[in-house]
Amino acid sequence: MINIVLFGKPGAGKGTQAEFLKEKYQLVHISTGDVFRFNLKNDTELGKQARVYMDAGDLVPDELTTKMLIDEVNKHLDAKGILFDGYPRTISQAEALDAFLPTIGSQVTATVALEADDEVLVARLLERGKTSGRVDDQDEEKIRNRYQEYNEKTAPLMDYYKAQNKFHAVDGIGSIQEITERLTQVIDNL
Ligand code: B4P
Repeated sequence: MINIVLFGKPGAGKGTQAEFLKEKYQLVHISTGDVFRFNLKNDTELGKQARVYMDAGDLVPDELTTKMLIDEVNKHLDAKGILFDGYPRTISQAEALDAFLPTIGSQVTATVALEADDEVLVARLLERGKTSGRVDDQDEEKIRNRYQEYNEKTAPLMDYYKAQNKFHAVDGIGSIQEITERLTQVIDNL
């Protein structure tokens, strides 16, 4: 299996790029944000538990998120590879993934980070908030809280994957197509 972790700040374009990469490399795309939003929309027990965190721009607790992620991966054991979009977001999640994947004979192949300046990203999210209906995209304070969560809990993952020689960074500013090409160059050279 080729397992790619797409990494980046909120609004860096993980979901946008995943749409292209999953087709090109025939990967199963698992977006934890999308799975949570599906559960919110359908008012499931998981959705009820996650809503309070997501609406505030906080990360959902690790235990809940990791259980959901493992359930999703277990639905796709015959996949050629998985594109992890938005997971892991904490060291504890990364450790859980590193513990789980070997149980299905697999591992993280590489982490590819989309890098972009906070101010550009805040503007992107506010723009998306006009049409997405996402509560977490509509209020600048909540958006800024998401960056604080990122800096405190997610940024340390860069060193975690660098220590494993699995970290690759790509400039996330430019047209969507330019960024897809940059990502493709990295993945083709893995
Ligand atoms: P996510 O759904 O993962 O969302 P995101 O960080 O907002 O977005 P992404 O980087 O995918 O941006 P996108 O491509 O859409 O998370 C939402 C919430 O779910 C989290 O805050 C948390 O509460 C919860 N959650 C999810 N995973 C979790 C985990 N593992 N642990 C705990 N909690 C978790 O792009 C954003 C916008 O930019 C779009 O409008 C797009 O059109 C635009 N855009 C993209 N690329 C562009 C480009 N090159 N130029 C201009 N605009 C661009």
